Amino acid sequence: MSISFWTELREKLAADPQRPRYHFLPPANWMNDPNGPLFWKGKYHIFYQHNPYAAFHGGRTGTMHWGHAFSEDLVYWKHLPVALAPTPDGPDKNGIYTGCAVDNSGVPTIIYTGVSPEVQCIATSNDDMITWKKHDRNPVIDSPPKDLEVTGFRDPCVWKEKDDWYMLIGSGIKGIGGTCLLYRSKDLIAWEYLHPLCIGDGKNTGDMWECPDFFPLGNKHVLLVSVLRRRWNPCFIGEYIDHKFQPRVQRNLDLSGNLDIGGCFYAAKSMADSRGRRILFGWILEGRSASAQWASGWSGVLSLPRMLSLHEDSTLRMEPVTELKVLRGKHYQYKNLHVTTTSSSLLKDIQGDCLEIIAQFDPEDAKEFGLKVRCAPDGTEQTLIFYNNASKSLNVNRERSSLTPEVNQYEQGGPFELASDETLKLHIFMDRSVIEVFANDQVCLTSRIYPSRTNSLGIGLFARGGSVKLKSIDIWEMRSIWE
Ligand code: DQQ
Repeated sequence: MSISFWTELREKLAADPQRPRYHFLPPANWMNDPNGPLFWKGKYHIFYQHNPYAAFHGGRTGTMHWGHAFSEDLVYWKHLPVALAPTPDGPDKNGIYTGCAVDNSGVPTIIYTGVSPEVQCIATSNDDMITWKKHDRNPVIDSPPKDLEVTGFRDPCVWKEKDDWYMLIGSGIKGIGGTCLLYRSKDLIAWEYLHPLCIGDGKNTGDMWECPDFFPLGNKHVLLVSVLRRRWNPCFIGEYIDHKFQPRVQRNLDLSGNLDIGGCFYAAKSMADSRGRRILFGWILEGRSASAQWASGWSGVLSLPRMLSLHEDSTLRMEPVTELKVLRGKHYQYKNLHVTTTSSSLLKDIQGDCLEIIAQFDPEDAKEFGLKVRCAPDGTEQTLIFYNNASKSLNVNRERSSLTPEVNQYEQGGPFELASDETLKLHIFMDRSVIEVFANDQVCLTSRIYPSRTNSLGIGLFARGGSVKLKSIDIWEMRSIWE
């Protein structure tokens, strides 16, 4: 591809009103799963599934690479060269699939899945992660355990306990359910299979668990997996004893606890940083057609970094990292507004497609209440972010989000129940086509919208079937991370 091709593409991306401005995304073309987040020498490194040549995944045709970037503050990112590309005739010739990165006594080491067949490979760097060398003995694991009939064998997650390395490989046992297979090694090269860490019930949590992430949090352990069929992210919290995991079901979330109830967030991976924080990233999927993605020259966004913690009742809490506050620009604030069925209206003077909003509601008797965003002055485009007090759910209604026909319009959301005296804090990040909502730091809902009108920028409040008190709303215009 010629230099003018790339120059034209860059100009097109810079002018695209749907392309987020403060979420990380590749310079161009395709990204999906975050891979191998690692805090290394004071910097946050993130890798990601990347097709650097076009805005599509490409399946097992050799398109999948590992893109790479780093940040000093989790806000501003710098792109680095593509870390891993398929080797023709190698065990990863059909793609470098998801994996992790670890610090092996000062040697950064990537463990990833090569396809096809699905095998596990490693690569190391001796120049602070700029270039990577694949190991001569790849694949280090060339097949699933012989006595198991598995639904898949991919996406290694590796950690160290005393002198031994442990690895989970995403899998499923045919006819039973999703699982993660546990291995052990002294050197990251020779691996011994131990047993499944735990096995899910296929009916409830799917027959294949992709992209496992396993880590201690508070006095428990957390297992995150991804279930492709439903773009769903079960999160299990429980005890890790004798290399077996006993998950407990989590309160207040869908089934085993869905990390994000929007259906646009997938393949989450986390890292521990030097402050002892556990920071999570996910892939934010598109909500527009494959041909629209291809034509635009980009697809896929990284979620904002979410800090995880364990509440005293052993449920998960998720908050945007505080570092994001540096992006706040002009501030607006309103207090004590009473919103009724008839008083619903737009907040005067506030407009935007890159905003952070913190709204605190006292529910009163409204059946549904929340915010309208990206509203056209005549209402022909608008998106509703709301709590439904009858179904006890948090939702995004996209029926009128866009006049463009080739974007998703179905409603998104899931269970979220406020206690009778509980207030609702909606912490919303709008970044052009991305919406990320944190509700009471307990539930996240990520959505995609593609308003077509340049004046679909209004913000409003609404209530149905009763009234709600808005205790306060704070809105900030957000800066770009690339300028
Ligand atoms: N994406 C990767 C796989 C993983 C899937 C390939 C999840 O390794 O299982 O791009 O989105």
